[in-house]
Amino acid sequence: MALKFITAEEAASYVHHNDNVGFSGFTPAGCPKAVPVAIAKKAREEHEKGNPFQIGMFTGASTGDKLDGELARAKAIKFRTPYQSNKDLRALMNAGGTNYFDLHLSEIPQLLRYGFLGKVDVAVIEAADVTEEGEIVPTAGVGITPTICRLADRIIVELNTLHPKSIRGMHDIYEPADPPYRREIPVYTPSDRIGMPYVKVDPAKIVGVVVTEEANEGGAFTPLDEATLAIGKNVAAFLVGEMKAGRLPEGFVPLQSGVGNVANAVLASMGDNKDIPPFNVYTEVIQDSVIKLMKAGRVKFVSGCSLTVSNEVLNDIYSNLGFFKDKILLRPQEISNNPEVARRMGLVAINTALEADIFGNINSTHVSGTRMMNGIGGSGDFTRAAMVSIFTTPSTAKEGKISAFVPMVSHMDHSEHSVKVIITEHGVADLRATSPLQRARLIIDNCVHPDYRPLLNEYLAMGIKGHTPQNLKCCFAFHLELANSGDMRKVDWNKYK
Ligand code: 0RQ
Repeated sequence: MALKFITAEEAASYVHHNDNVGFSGFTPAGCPKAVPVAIAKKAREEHEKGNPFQIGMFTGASTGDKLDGELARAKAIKFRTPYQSNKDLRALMNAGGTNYFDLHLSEIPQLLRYGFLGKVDVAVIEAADVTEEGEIVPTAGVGITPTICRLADRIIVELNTLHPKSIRGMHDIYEPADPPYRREIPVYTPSDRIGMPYVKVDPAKIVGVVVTEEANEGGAFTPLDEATLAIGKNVAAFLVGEMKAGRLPEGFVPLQSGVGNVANAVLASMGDNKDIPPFNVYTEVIQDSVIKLMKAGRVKFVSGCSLTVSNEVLNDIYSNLGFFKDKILLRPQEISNNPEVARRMGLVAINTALEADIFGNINSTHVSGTRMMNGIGGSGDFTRAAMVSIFTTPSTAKEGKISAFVPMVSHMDHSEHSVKVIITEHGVADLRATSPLQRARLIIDNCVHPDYRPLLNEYLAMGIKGHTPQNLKCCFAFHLELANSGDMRKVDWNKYK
């Protein structure tokens, strides 16, 4: 069936008010760019005419500004799931301007198939190649592409010529059967291939192909500061200790690492630490540091959902496909983040906390318990299932006015039952086989910033009884003080008791 080439504006005419639209990609990697801008333009035009125009949005994870930013600014989002990191969308969500629901990333495809999230009317897919037979080769990120392509009535392909057709073979596309027919997902090591190198769709559903040439909207990393570097070194030293103690196999286990500056620094430190043998990575987001370590022979193989790398690094990969193609595999997030696979492979999972409490519970998402930051992302997929789940965080934020450690988290994403180790620039709290009180002492002594240790010790010394010694009158004093004076260091327990 001949492909129909159309403009982005023509593509937007296939998207109607109240449609639910699924977008390809994972982080800005692999996300469409021209069609979302055209949908936002259409929304503004409809709004000017006094007509309603909003769409429901399913994505893999965060996207680029041309997707989340444009549609948020056009007030064109009826609902949005899952993870996001766009400042305008975040502001809209926190002002109640759209309905956002935060889900574990591995779960979205099956929740869509089960019909729990509503219908998928349209799928907008960025592709490196598309054929008349309906073979779509994704670009630098896969996300929920196979599932939305299968469920959608209409598929719009954004053929981005910056991604060479020769990346065909870098993807492994597989969708598990749904209950009660599901079998195990046969990924036993990160390099196992179980699916197809392209997404196969019914070509009759492809309503048009928009040809583009637009680079990914990659965010630059801030230079590593002292705290970030120290966190990286502490993680590497902890893992070497685990190997020496015989709790991690000598050949090491695959590593999962979250997104952001801290995660990038942790990986760099692990690469630098020669006591750690060359290792495999089984993760969702592949960042610059992994590619650098691969070139240095420190990372042997990486399986992920997206190449969330700078455009410079992406060009390097594309120019050296001979070297990289058998060392990188991109999978749908249902597989890259699958808890069954993570539990079987025994990952070391390293994710970043926004806030932790002294008893080991983690808040990854809500600033002061109310304002959404980004979302849980894949952190829950990996944390619960990993062999060793580590959370890292700088001990303070905002020039020391915020302690990353509080008596009780203001929102909980990962409970004490899943969190094995917490690491800051000050040290490591190994929480395995400890009671709540033991955990509190380890966290205060090893991880908390010295400015906050006396306050948290005083909290523990209040003589509260019970298995988890919380004082329900004082447990949010740090947050209340931040709201009142702007500085958690000013907490006076007598004001709250
Ligand atoms: O603010 O941006 O104004 O400077 O939060 O903090 O230290 O730069 O750390 O970029 O690694 O992000 C948890 C948000 C950390 C991220 C989070 C402020 C701080 C700064 C960012 P500024 P840093 P990072 C993979 C796995 C959840 C999902 C996850 C995240 C900004 O890692 O979204 O792990 N994780 N997914 O000043 C108020 C606090 C704060 C605070 C830090 N307690 N209160 N503000 N900040 N702590 C992702 C995917 O699945 C795709």
